[in-house]
Amino acid sequence: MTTKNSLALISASALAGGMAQGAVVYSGPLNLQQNFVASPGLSRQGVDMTGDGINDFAFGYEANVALKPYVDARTTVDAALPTQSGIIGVLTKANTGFPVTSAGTMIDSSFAAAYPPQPITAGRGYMYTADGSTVIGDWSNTATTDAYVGVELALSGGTSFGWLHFIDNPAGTPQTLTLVDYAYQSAPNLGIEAGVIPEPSVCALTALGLAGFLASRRRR
Ligand SMILES: [Ca+2]
Repeated sequence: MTTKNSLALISASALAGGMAQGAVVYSGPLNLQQNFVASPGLSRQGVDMTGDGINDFAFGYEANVALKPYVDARTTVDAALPTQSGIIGVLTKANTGFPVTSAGTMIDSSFAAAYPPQPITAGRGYMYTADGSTVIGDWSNTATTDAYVGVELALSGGTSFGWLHFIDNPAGTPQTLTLVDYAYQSAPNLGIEAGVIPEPSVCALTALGLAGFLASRRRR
């Protein structure tokens, strides 16, 4: 049902605005797996979300600590990663921990009000960690969690909303954090439902339908 809703939105906007509004940019299946590696060694990788050749966030394990799976949108993470764009903010609880956001959750201004974006130039969030006596993040530190991270993107037109899909497996050997895929709205202020991906054949089907219609007209 959610897919149909998505299709309807895209189709309506395609008809009304030539895809100028409401288009969802989808990564396609990625399944980028980051293994936890005990020191020495890096346990994180950068991701270019917008396709401009500049990383927009990194994910992995902070300071090679297995209890700190994280997503980092800071402009500089460490010398081993290329400079990041600083255009995304991760949406977290006040203590920088991620809620467990399930498929179907609407990521929009209300979600961002509940889980404010970490400052774009300083932001990172944690699936879980126990820093001192404070538990941060709602993801399990013993069982696999398949869930989403809400993000804001400061695109040229304004603030856009998006999601990152992760599977965290803290019980594996090695322990892994996998970026399954991601998506974001190309136009500002529109919500996006976690896990709902655009149907790539919508435009093609529309074009095929039109071509078929014209062909049937010509055959008459
Ligand atoms: Ca980028």
